[in-house]
Amino acid sequence: MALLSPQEQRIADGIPDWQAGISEKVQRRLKSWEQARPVIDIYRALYFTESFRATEGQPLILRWAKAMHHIAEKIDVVIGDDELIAGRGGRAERYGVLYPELDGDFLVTALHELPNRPGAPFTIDELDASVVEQEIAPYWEGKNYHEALARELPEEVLPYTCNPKNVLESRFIVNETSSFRSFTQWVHDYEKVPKYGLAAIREKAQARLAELDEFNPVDTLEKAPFLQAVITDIDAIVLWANRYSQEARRLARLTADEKRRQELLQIAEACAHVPEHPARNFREAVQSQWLIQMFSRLEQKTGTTISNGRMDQYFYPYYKADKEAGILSDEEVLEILESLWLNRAQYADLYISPTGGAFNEGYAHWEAVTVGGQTPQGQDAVNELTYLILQSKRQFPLHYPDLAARIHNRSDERYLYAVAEVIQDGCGFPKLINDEEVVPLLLSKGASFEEAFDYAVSGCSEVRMPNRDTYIAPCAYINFAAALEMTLRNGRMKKYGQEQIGLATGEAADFGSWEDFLAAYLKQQKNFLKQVFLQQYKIIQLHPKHFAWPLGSLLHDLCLEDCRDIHEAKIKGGIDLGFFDFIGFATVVDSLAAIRKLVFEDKKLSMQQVLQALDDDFKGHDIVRQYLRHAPKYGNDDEYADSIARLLDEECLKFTKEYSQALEVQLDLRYVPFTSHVPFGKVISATPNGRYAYTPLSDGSSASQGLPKGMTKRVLRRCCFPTMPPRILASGTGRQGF
Ligand code: 8X3
Repeated sequence: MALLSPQEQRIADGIPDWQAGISEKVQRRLKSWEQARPVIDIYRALYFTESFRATEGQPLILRWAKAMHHIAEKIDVVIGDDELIAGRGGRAERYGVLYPELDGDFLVTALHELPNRPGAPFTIDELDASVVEQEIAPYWEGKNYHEALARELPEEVLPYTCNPKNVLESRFIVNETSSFRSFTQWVHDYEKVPKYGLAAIREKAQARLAELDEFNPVDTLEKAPFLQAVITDIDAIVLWANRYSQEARRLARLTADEKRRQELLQIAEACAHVPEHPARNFREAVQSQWLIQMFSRLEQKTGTTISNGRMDQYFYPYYKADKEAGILSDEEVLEILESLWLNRAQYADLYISPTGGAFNEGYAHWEAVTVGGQTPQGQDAVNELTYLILQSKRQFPLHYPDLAARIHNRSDERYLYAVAEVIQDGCGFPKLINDEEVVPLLLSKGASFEEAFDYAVSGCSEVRMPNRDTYIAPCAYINFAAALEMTLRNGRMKKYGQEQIGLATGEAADFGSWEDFLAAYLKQQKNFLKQVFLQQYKIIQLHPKHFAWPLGSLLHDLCLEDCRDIHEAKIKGGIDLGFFDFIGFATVVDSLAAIRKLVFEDKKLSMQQVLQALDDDFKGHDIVRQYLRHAPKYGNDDEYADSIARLLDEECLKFTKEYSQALEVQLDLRYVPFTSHVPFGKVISATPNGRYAYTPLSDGSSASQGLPKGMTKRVLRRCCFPTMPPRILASGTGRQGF
């Protein structure tokens, strides 16, 4: 009988054991999700578009804020029967929203494709579909970002990015990601909203506006629209919150259930007060944070959904005060937290482009909640709320949203034990983030100790310093297995036939030595990096012309001070940290090691034999495949392969060190444990590590999957950044659908 993990057991049994711990409310909400496909809710897109039609010619940030105000005024406010924390972006129990300004050119095809998308289908109402086709999509034709980027990309870059004859078709070679999320993963400074209230920021903006010198063009043309946008955006959120308050009061009048009536009145009272004013208790602090979170989702398509920051830190003062006052129990806290997990999961991260969909399969998203770690002063930060968040995540049955536990060398045993217990359940959470690796990294980039100690996890494995990070343009996923294939096929890929996409580095059978072969691969690799940097250069220029984020900017100290939208290339005092991903690392390294060993050193196989076996996807070449599979493999304490890995890594770092300056951004090499290796594998034919054609590439920085028995000795998960030694950054991203 197979031995199942607790998580696998839950799935196999169909009767989750969480029912024992979780509240009835949450159980009922989850039940209603069963078999329910998420629905595409068009109203965010419709009202955004209506407003943009009416504000043409005005400064972008002001248009954005006005559009958000229009949305806040018009969008339905819905409070479900068992919801404790109000605020939705769609009407259905599970929904996704559209961002036509980003990738509106996909809208019409997506409407037909999404109901049948394998793994993550979405339903759309027929009438809504016709509104999209007739009212929303036509406005964005020629205006949306994806189309503009396709127009802007140099001719040379296009074939690596998409089919030059049809830009809607990705090539999965050098993938920019900015056209399926307008913003890379991000964390707001959530603390300041429940602490000071948005009214305090609005007052500051009003005072600054009054002081501007109208004769100064910077004041008049840049600062004034920014400050007006701040005020309008805050008014929008407050209006939206007040509408929730009224709705809760209306529902309270209708219910015969006294307990529910009280809950609705609590929601009504909270939404009338926060986020405009400082939170007066734990419940209001959570309500305030959630309204900001949800409104952010309506403003921008943030990659992997906007993260939640250090929740056990910024909610703790309210928790402590309420506990001391005897007005809050831990059971109530757990119920509120579970309700919040559900609110987050209710919004499905909808990608309408097939490329975005392929990189983000399922409905999962990574709006990481961070717990543990250290205070800005470097003391252990764990508190009682940390444990409650861990417990609520443990009881919560979905694989997402995402929890990250910061660990440092003085983390106490009780905390480590509690974290281990959650991991033991097998849901892939929390992921562990090591302060000893991250803090020095952030210091090396120019952060102060206080800022570095106060980092929050963002997205699947990144980190952010909410008031210091300023770089937001989504970066590139690079399929270096394609560079390998181009080395073997003289610049071509089997998937794309005779088209010469990469460099013509010569026929593989003609390479006389390992050095020649390696040099050819490195040329292809360097050429990919060149394409990435050309892409990013254009993206960095184009991005601020298409996107503004009033909310993200008003919550960022540096943007508010400088009166600049967070999308702008340079924010005074900011640290611009970007990245590009090496996808398929072990696949490439193992393939190079096999060729070096078997073809050039031991001469057990000829290059011709290898090429034929690859071309036939190993059919009839089992012995060749077995040789290849047993060649040295990366990530197993085998210096033969690991030295090749180091070389590829160093070559990438050399490149970014030399050319990052031209981008004015510190672009680091990243090996993210993410799902990109699956869609990227689908365009790569058989590889010399014995991998079959079109199957997944290796994952993140891990060793290749499924090595022959006895070959796996030790697996390192490694994340490399310039100037820093290898580090263990994160384990387990839990990327699964519901
Ligand atoms: C997950 C990966 O590319 O969105 O955080 O940063 S990415």
